[in-house]
Amino acid sequence: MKPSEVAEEVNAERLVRRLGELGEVGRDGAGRTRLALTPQDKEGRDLIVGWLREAGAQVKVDRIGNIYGCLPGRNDGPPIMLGSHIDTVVRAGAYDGCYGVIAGIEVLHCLSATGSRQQRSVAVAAFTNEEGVRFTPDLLGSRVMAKNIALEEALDIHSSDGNVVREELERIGYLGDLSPWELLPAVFLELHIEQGPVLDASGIGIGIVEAVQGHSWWRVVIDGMANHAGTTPMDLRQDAGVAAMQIAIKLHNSAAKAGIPRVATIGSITVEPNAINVVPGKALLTVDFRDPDEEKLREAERLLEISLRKAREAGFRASAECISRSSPVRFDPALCSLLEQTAAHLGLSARRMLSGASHDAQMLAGICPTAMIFVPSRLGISHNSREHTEPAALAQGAQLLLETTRQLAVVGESNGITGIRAERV
Ligand code: HGY
Ligand code: MN
Ligand code: MN
Repeated sequence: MKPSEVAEEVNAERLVRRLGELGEVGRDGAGRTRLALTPQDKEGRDLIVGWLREAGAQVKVDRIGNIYGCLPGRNDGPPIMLGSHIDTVVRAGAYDGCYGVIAGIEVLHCLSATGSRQQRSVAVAAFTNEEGVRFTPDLLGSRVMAKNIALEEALDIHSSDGNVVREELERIGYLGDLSPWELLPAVFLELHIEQGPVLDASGIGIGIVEAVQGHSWWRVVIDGMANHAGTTPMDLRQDAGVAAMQIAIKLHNSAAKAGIPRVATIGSITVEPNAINVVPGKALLTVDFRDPDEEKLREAERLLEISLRKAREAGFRASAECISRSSPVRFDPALCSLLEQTAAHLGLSARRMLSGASHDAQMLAGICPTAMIFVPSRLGISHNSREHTEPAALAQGAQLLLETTRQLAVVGESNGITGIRAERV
């Protein structure tokens, strides 16, 4: 390891304090809700912009609202990029996404503290609408950067509450003018909580993420016929609610009993008119399929289609729309090795693993060498206000991010990482 060009340690107290401060934005009972492009998201974004500036970074916002804090390097090639997202699900924990952005800002503080410019530029990104709760698809800001979705199409997306991305970005003051392709990174590293039980159960402090499973999200609509709950005989009903529940159980059992797919979730199911004494005439449900194997993901999608066909044969109108999809992704082997060597050098326990959750990194993996670092989630709980990671574990992950960034920011030390872009495209 070369003599350090950066201040040795991240400021763990400031890291934890800032996670707490951001966690208070959008407070919602025991958790926080900062759905993408809401006033709460804006308040969180404003905090991040202030902290990026405090770390000495130049702040830029692109046309899909991605925020970047940049520390220019001695050469003007593409940056080593860190980052994640700060939008949340409903009544979320305080760490999902936010940890990777705030730890990235700690890295910028350390780089700035040396007073001398590192060779490569280093940037920290906060991507727009990673969660996809209000606008689908998810991973929106990183999809645009990776050209997985066209910018204009992304800007025209309508939310479930009838708003449009472009107008919401303008309303919160984050419709930037920077091209989303202006800062295409040489390398992307995302630090994130595991959101699952593997590290916590094994007592290992660091996950070197080698791959992310693919996901496939569907919105299903079943139309039957509303009718009187008291007078309508059971064999004369077109109960859309029961039809939807039957589909939900079929998909659940396929995952739970046959592992097709690895996991399946019916996250939302609503009936209309949603009254105690009315046979539901309409039902809406969402389906979230995840699997590391593309073929099994497709098999699950075929099972959904078969289930819809059976509902139609039973007299219902049944339709499904795919609202988000990503294929399984493998991260850069050399970057994973570099993380593993650096973790060992820091004396951190580490293991290689798969990510069950989706992340912006799976979009960045399509355009540059990419990898992820996980730290443990207590009892594997996430997307829940009880989400928690110990401060010491948060500091360890941030330290690994700092040390790895330090190595990558020295041009010429490509550390065997093929495809590390030296010049702007
Ligand atoms: O849904 C996910 O896996 C991520 O948390 N957006
Ligand atoms: Mn996340
Ligand atoms: Mn999440």
